[in-house]
Amino acid sequence: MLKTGTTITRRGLGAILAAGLLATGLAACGNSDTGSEGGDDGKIVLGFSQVGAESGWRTANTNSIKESAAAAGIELKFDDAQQKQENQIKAIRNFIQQKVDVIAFSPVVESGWDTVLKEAKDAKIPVILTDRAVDSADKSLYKTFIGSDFVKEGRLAGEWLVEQKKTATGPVNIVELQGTTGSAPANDRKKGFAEAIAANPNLKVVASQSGDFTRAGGKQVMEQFLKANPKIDVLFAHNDDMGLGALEAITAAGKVPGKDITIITIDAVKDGMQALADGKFNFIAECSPLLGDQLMELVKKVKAGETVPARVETQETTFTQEQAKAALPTRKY
Ligand code: GYE
Repeated sequence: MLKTGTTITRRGLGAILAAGLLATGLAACGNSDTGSEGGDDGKIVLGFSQVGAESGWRTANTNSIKESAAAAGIELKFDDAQQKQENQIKAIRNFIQQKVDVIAFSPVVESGWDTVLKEAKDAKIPVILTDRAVDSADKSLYKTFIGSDFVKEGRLAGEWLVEQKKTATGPVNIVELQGTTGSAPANDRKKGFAEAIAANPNLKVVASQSGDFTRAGGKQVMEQFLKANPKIDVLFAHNDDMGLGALEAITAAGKVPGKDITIITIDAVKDGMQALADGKFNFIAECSPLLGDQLMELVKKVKAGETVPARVETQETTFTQEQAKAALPTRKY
């Protein structure tokens, strides 16, 4: 069954119960819809196409997947796409050719997956989306999507800011460092944040640009923001790494991060939490990268032909500076 730390919606629960009944039925017939043989030693073979190694979040996510596959006795074929969709498509086609049992991937961008997903479906290889969603209208192209609610993360970040600035009488100028252009977390976090800050017309995003989820990107774009905008009150960065890169640009410009400029980020990886505990960041909305165990459970289920919930949502929280100080000593990533 699903691990603690998983939020199951009421609809999801129905699906799980139905899955249980179906599993019993399938076990009785000894059935499986994958039509593949498994590894030489009978192990399940999982082909996983990772986005890249762009952030601390991604490193923690990759480690989690590798560790969980080993612990579950699943043979992992791992490919790093270096943030390029064409590399992911190539990797998925290789997995199809190698007749892996299950394909999982974290799609770098949302659009443009229908053709390759159709190829996997025709080859009867089930696909699981992890971390990031695709915008395919045909939901039968993949079995399930496990990951966070990015719109909610953006909204939580925005709501915290609205509360902080509720007594502001003049304009509050916000700059936004977006994640990779076209990616689900960039699209959704931007949307959730914009929805939340609409509650106070004083809060205005005066500049918004992609830093590609990297430290180098965050630093470079923040430098431009600082040159072009004489008054920046708030930075909203779509992940910790871009926020950490921006810290360098802010300090170099003679401003004090966390004081002159309020900094809000998303992820809550160790370096981000340290910056928050040190007073350089002001607020982080968490996004958990530890998807490995849940993914391996889903892999086993789809390989066995069991029905799985269409959506498995990761549970997350938010951190203030005080909460970061308390959480840091036991933080795993
Ligand atoms: O927030 C960012 C990473 O897709 C949730 O990708 C993930 C995002 C994460 O590069 O740090």
